[in-house]
Amino acid sequence: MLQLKRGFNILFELGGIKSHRQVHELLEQRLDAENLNKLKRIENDWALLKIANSIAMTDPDNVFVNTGSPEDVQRIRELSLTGGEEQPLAIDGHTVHFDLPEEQARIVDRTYYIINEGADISIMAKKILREEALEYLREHMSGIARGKTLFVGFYSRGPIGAKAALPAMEITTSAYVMHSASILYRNVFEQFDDEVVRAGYVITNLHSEGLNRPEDLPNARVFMDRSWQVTYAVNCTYAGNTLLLKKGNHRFAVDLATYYKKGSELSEHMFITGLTGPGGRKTYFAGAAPSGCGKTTTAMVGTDFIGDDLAQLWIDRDGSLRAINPECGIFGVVRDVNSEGDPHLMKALREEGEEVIFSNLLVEEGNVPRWVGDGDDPPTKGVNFQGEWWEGKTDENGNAIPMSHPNARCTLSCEAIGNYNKEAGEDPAGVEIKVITYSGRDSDTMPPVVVAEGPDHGVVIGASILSKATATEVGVSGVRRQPWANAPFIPGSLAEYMDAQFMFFHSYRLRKKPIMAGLNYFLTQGARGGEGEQLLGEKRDVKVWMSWLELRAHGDVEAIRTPIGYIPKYEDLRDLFVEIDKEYPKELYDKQFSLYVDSILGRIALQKEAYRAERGVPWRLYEIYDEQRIELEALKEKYGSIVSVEQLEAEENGD
Ligand code: SPV
Ligand code: MN
Repeated sequence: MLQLKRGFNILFELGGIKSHRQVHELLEQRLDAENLNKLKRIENDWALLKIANSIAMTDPDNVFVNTGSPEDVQRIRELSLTGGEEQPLAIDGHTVHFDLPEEQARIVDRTYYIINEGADISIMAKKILREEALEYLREHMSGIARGKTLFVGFYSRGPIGAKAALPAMEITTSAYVMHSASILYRNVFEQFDDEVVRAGYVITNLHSEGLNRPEDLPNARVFMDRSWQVTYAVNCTYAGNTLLLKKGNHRFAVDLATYYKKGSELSEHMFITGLTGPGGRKTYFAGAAPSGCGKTTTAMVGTDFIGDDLAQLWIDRDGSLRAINPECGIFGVVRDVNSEGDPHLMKALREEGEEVIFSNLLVEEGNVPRWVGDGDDPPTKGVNFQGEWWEGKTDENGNAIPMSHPNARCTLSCEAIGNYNKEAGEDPAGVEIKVITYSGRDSDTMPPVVVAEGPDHGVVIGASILSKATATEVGVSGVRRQPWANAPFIPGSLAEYMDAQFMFFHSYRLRKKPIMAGLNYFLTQGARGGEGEQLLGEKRDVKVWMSWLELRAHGDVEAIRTPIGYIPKYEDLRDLFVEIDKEYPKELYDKQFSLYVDSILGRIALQKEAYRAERGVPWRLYEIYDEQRIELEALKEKYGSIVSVEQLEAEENGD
């Protein structure tokens, strides 16, 4: 459930500004002439009330209104350098930012939804009562901006005017956070008032790093007030915790899609990318993957890159599925980004001409940024997220400290990336999505690609994503369920979210249905009769799986039916591998596409059991799991626990 504007607004309580007159008095008192003059452009009372209360609550020495003009953005860059939040690197326009060693990722253990008494939220999330959050913020955030400048920026999460775009403000004491926002989001200062009226919502994000000391990190918090669409981030600096335009506001967008736009919009943790197919046609994909599972890489494989992290989807009047990227830049993991696997991205990161903020990697002599897997000979010393680093350096427990943190990132504009299709990416009409993919990090069960029988089965693939824990969240390990790769960002119940998924993809209004597929690049030799953790495939194979899906979406290739969906035929894949100059032995195909029935059955049982802990899960999920289980058991009975593709074909032909 979501109840907007329920309970008191903490920002207004702590700011104490309630009336139009008070707003204007405060702004005149606290802003210098230049910034006051800039802010005159904003007339929306609701937005001004939030800005005024943020100022009153945090009590900065100065306020800087970021209009998005080249001068304003340049000033922010400079302030980030002079304030020590970023340092220059060898290439002009490239900088590095370090977060404290203990805050290298999202602080999931200190991230809460602010809730009203009696409200329920996802069982996967933490919650704090409104009263308690008020007291916490009173103690830790009131007056936090004293001695600092408070930056105020106006953004749109999506191309201006797009149906699913939402306006949002970022209010922060960090020049680095404002700098990042100016790269990752569209500044809409000039159109802000109109956008607030059009969208009917305006999101507010308030952040301060405080004193940025390790001893304050236990008191760091990320609070999200769903009812008032306000986020608070305190005592932290990692962009995933502080630039809440990203995942903080994505959560609010998920809320709106689930409760207020049910059956007509979705907010997903998905890349968007296009692939050129036969005859030059362009086919767009939207694909979900948990954090740190190759989402950026997959997006970059496309010929027409649009976005690498988030997608807002809706059903258009012509019955098609459309998508926009709420962002216009990437905050991507740099580990293993190299010229071989990611030529477009690597060019922007290694050559002159683009603006890049690197974070938490190693700076080598000569101010060159280096990271694990960058393709060059590894450095032996430098300065990284833990200070001076040398080869073999260990932490207090004797563990080797990697050269760069596994969650080290790069922030850059989509426009810096060679295959970005700006025209499509900036089109408020979005792109038409014909392929939806779901992937995890699955070492032993699912084949590299499998296409769902229909929309409901597609939803079940999304509901069943699993992955190994990655470095994107502090202190998390083991194998985890990752429903739609979006679970960390689903505020309400998973059951209600799932219901909205069934309703959306099943909708009679969605006449041009996309195909929906599971992808898995992480099958290991060890799981298929060989030894060890080495992968069966390699990064560049992604192109083949996507090209096959492109053909399948247009009905240009046949596929083999299995209980879990449709798989490719060997000959079609072999031909596509030729296009990437690679041989594709039938033996490898057999390893990748034979069904390992016991593991699949184990997965189904695990998912069913986990979903039973949720109330109100749609029956359709269990129905599909049961159908699959029954068919798989019959196969096992007949062929044993490894079923070959030939046997699957024989079944299909009724032999
Ligand atoms: C992710 O972790 O999924 C990211 C980076 O995209 S963060 O901003 O931390 O969410
Ligand atoms: Mn992400």
